[in-house]
Amino acid sequence: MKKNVVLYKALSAPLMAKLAAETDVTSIPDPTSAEGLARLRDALPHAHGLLGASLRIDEPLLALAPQLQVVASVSVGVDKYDVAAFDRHGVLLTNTPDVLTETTADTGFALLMATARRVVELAGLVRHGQWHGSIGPAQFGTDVHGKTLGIVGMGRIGQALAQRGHFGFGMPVLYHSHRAKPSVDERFGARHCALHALLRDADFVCLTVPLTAETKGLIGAHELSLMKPSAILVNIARGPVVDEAALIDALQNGRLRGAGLDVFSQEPVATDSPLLRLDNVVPTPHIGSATQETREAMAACAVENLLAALRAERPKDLVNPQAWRG
Ligand code: 8YV
Repeated sequence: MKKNVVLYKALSAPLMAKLAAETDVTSIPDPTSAEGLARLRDALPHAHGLLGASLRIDEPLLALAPQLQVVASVSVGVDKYDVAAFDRHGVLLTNTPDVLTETTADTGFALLMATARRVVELAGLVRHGQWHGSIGPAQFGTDVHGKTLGIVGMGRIGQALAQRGHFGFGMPVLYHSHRAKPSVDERFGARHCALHALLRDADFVCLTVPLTAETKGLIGAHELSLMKPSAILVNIARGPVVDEAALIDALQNGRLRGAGLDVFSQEPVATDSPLLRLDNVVPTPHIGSATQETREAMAACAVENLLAALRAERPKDLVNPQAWRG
């Protein structure tokens, strides 16, 4: 008998065909909408598997799904999942950790460059017919090559950023993580240091840490005050890693040159957020992994993980191996 799968993120036709060949698929609209949530609640009591992203799955939702065996997330971040609740219910959680690394690091450098060279602001100047002559000091950006790159979090994405900075832009690389990684030091001429030293010395500070109880609010008013007024902050991690009010204050009062932000404490970011009125902020709508190729690869990984779990095979990208009863 085919297992029941609830899909809350659209799949390409080939992936949908692959999933439907082995399971009975119920597709629901965006579960953050009232209709989607109602449809999800109706389907959960019969569901053996869920596949999607950007939906908080915790104890109350798992309690509605007594037959659930696996949730396959189309994401590397797992901050929306109460993993302890998954373990209590014996539900496997999988993610897609590898396929998005390079694309997300590209996004980080795109934001770094766009903020340093004021690309969005100056494109607007051209677009609005305000380019009347040679660009002068009032429109100058700041160099990236040779400047110091500080990376907070040295996982896969952090290492891909270090690669780009070291080999692509001749940047000295500082990083802060739980422990030093000699292979990273060797490959990228990088140096592990305390967070306060990184914030003090870096010209560009890039956040790549997962959102956890430990990293929530990691960059607050004090940490921002340690940064050079000429420095730029890039956040491709999660919005709550940064105290957004403190960041706005630093940006508005000239204590930070600029910020490239792909993530926000509330998403979509509120249309009246001061961040959207600051020319020294480049905001993007959480596009870290959002390319055609990478999102298809992520979805393919999620389908593979889901089908493996429903076949009682150990999935490749298991977030909670402690729940595996293979
Ligand atoms: C998207 C991400 O949120 O992978 C993550 O953790 O933040 C981004 O890739 C996710 O892919 C949504 O589909």
